[in-house]
Amino acid sequence: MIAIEKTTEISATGAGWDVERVREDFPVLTQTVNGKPLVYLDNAASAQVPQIVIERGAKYLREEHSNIHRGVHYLSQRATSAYEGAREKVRRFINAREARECIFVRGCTEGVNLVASAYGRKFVSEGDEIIVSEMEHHSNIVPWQMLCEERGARLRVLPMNDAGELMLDELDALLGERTKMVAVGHISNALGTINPIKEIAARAHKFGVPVLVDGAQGAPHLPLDVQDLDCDFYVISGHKMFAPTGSGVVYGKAELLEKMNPYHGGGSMIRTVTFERSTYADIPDKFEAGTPAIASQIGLGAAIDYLNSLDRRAAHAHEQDLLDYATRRLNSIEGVRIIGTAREKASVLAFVIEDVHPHDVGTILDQEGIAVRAGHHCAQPVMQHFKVSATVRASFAFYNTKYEVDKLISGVNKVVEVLG
Ligand code: C6P
Repeated sequence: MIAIEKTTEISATGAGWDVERVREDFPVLTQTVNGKPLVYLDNAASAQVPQIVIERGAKYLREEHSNIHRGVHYLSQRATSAYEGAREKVRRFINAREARECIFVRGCTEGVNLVASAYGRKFVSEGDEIIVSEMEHHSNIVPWQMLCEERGARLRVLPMNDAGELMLDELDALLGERTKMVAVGHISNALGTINPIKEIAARAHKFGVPVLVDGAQGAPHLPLDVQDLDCDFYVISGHKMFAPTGSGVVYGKAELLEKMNPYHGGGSMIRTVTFERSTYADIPDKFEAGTPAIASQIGLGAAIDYLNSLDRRAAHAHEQDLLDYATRRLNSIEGVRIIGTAREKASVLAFVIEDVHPHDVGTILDQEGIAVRAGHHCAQPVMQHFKVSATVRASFAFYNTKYEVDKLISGVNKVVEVLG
């Protein structure tokens, strides 16, 4: 049983999850790589796309393709209604109060940049402070660092322990009158740690500080309720939750979004334009300049429909079973060290093998048809904490199987035999 705060409690019994049935939804999984059946364990980088989502994107391109919000003609109205329909699906998926609180962006990177820029240019000035955690992805560090440089503000870091858990007691000492934002990931892509967002938000709010959650890895794995989490911003990448690349969302509380500066200037985000000055549209349009990734966002809506059609508790329990099984088996291989041993973890398993470079592990596993990621995972401070240059990372989705974990373990054993 894992308890991920009140509203995200999920019972962990993998029973009843028909993984073979679910795999049929994902055409990409049936192929062979280097003459071996593909074992796709790089879901934290990009999850695969089910046929029903592929078909929805194709239908848009085949029957509805046109620009949105501009045309009075039939096709434009159909495209607009599909695009806005996707926004409403996002709203329900994360339980936002209103659809206008959901801004479409290309992904998490653009989402964090949007908030850092649009919130930061309005509210952050010299001497102010932004808190990020030590386990953040670069996407939730660099935009804040750029903002700090521009405004003369200071980046502060909430540390983690050697299990890869945030040291929450340090947060109270970091928070203060100068703090303008706490920006923290829901699930670490490099460690798998699930962070206690509700508690972080409660602590930050005592100081009147808003909280941005990088939900790139949270949205695919956890049921979401932004109202219950009480975060101020929640950022999502569609391609990590079974949707096409180019889709994503920034959720923001309306009262904050309304006060923020626009991000990009251009068409669709204005109310009036003269050479003297422009006035801006209401949210969400204020933040959606230019023609958006219409097909991708409609695809995100279809991916949400797909996720809603599954038993997500059973899916999550299945992922946890895979994580536990793989952790046990990896731990029994001499020379293997798991990086990230938090008590609350999602299905991300990072490790190093003594005296073997992670890229060599990745290459040998690829020869066996197994896709993992090797590198710093855009989280160099995490590597610095654990004094490694890189790790191998296997990340599981609900369509992975125990048989695939066995393949991974045989592959690792082979690496140890040959190079260890
Ligand atoms: N992590 C990984 O392999 P984009 O690239 O904008 O969709 O998402 C950026 C991002 C932000 N936050 C977290 C926690 C992430 O995991 C990612 C993307 C990929 O782990 C690519 S580096």
